[in-house]
Amino acid sequence: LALGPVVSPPHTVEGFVKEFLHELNYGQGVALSRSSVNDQYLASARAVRSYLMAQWLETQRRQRETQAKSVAYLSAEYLLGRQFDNALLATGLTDTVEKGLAACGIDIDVVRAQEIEPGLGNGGLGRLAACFVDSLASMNVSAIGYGIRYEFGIFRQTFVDGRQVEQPDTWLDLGSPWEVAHPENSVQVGFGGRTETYTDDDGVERTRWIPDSNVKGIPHNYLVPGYQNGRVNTLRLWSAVATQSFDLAIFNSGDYTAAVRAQTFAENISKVLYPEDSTPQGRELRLQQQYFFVACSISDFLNYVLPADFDITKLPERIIFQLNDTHPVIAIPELMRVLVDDRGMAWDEAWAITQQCFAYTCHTLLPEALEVWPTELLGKLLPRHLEIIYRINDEFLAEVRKTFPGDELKARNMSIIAEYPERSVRMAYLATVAGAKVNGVAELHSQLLRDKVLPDFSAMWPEKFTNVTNGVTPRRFIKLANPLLSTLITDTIGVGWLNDLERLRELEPYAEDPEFRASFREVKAANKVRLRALLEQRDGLVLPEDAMLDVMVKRLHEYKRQLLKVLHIVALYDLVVSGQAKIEDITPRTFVFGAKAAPGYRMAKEIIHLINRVAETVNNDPRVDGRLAVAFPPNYNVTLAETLIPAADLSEQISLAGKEASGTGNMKFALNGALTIGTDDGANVEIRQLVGDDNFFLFGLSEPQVEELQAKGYRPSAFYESNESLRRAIDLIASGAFTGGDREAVGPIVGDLLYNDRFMVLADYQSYIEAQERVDERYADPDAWSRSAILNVARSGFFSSDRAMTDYMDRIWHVSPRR
Ligand code: 26Q
Repeated sequence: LALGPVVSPPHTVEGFVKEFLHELNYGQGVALSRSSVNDQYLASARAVRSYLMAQWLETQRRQRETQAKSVAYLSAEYLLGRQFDNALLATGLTDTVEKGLAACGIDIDVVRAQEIEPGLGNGGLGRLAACFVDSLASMNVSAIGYGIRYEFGIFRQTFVDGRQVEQPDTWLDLGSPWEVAHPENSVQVGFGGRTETYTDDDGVERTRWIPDSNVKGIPHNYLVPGYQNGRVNTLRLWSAVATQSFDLAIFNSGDYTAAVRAQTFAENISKVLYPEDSTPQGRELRLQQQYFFVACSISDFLNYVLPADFDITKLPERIIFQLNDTHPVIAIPELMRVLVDDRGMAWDEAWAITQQCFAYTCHTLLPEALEVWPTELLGKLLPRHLEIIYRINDEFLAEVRKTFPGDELKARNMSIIAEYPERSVRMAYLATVAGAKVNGVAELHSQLLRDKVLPDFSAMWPEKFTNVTNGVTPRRFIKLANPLLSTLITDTIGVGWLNDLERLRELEPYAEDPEFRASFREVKAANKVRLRALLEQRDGLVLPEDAMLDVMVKRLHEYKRQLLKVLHIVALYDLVVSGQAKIEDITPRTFVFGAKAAPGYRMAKEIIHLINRVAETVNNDPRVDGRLAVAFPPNYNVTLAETLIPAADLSEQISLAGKEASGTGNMKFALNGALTIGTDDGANVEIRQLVGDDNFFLFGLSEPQVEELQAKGYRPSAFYESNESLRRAIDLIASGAFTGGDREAVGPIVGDLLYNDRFMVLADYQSYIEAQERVDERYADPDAWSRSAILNVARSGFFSSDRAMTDYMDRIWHVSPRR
């Protein structure tokens, strides 16, 4: 018997085929000749996973040996995207598997297409978490991601008569080959009940929590491979099931239906991802989800990951918990509870430890997106945690009063507990008080966070605040998404750039090289062909050929201003149909939208409907002659992004200044050679600084100008009245021209634009139109356009999530890569 170290299956075509057929025959229980595509996908995935598993075991072994300080990323969302290609890239098995499958008569592309992406996130924040775990593994950092294994991820979007209809995302239905469940490592989590004080054996007064129900968390491991470096980290997602003991107690009392209800209570917790991303409702189930996954994660780390004899007072030397927004902030009182109540540590010592173990990342500026939990709800669900929060707050306010003597208003403003409109816990304040560091996600955002959202805290603890500008993983968003560009880059500057993205700078001189420009244009053209084919096959959408591809993909939100894009399209359409412009003078453009609206967000859904109506009208008007076209493929997700972004010419990043914390799509577009039309917002500011003003189409009010206009009183109707093009566009929409004469269908949108316009669409309209004219001019000169596009690629290496991880390591975690 071979009892030595784990050996990976041989990295050969024969080795893979053997592994694949084994999985197919003995895993799926089917002969190759009778296997379905799904069988083939599951068996290929399992075969590839076995290569990763060998490396995972070795990574685990090394970690036990070195006991290196680890990062635990706590995130309610991970928007992973498909796993198959990423695993192939990481292991270097792409060609091997392609050949092996071909030898079995199977087309790897058919197998690829079978995978349903795990959509366990809403948008930017969830995708950022996925990029970060990729970078940590690729940089050989000891890290673990913790989150929730939602049974239903982000809903599948369909359109019925142009209106969004949500369908459940049944991503687990056909099997999930990438996860390994470990029911034997399950964790118990309590809910509800009461607290009591008692005197322990040493005569010390203590508190304990007696929950009235328990839920079991089962860990599901996902393997997070580094890029061809042999490391495989863990992403541990929790699913909730009923506990045996709890069921039995009720069963024995003879109340069968109550027992079934208890089971449902437990299993509901990890059932579904909340599809809201900016105006969250304070729902009890959401708080249950949050507590469930952080309690599981802390228990897992302390009891399973750390060695049994670990000296808990040394915890800060071994772990830093990074809080992805406020969603996991309940982890702070949970760690305090574990240290003080379960492990008998003195409060002050536990607090000193806790303050070193957490850091908090804020992802928003919108006041309505800041989480607050009514104390009544929190106290009912987590009575001990509420007591702990009160004590943290009491001690914190004592410190505030010392720092700002006599300033009672300060104490009230900074209190973790808000009194109005109802008594509630401000989660961002709790995170700021307890965290060793607080960071925003782009320079401008971090500045506004300090100055506008948490000014008193930044006055009290200036050194606590820092910035880490977001990044994206070049493995998925360049190498996998854009293989042609990747090959061109490697042919030009050699290998090694994919984990050292600043090396893209070496492309700069080639912006002046006509031959390179031509190759670059060929890549873009081929990517457009690939996109056309996908959209035709996926959605039956037929895009015109040879048009500028103008893309706006992101969650639907008023602050992101999809409506500004609609006004631009309508204005162009109006120029054509009213005869103000000759159709030959219009630059052929295809506008592509991708956007999901939160199911309860009325205005967002109205905007989706309007976009679909405008698309229908413009696309079917013979006067436009296909020179303007609008495509709105439903169900924009990571998989679609990977084909769409590499094909784009123009990237729309048009939020009102001061509202988009960072944006990350903006970075993906720039890295794939699209030019940005954008406001001075979020990371756009840094993109523009890096790529240069000449290679970025800036428009719109700056954040201080927004403030100024707000202060002096913004009247959108004044812009409507004084701008003819804007007036005509709005009037055309209001007339029902796009809704078959139905004016009521567009009433809410038009009314809001004219009389409210919270996000100043009308104020920025003229500037936007002028910027779009500059876009047309540049596009008319293919060499000038390519030059700018190449410089965007060459100068965007900063936006690698590897760089973001380096910043977190240096400024926040004090962790370094291994070796
Ligand atoms: C909270 C409580 C209850 C229900 C839902 C939520 C919730 C869920 C998701 C609140 C917010 C989110 C997601 C926020 C988000 O995606 N923010 C984006 O984060 C990106 C990564 O930092 C930034 O680039 C974007 O600018 C920011 O909008």
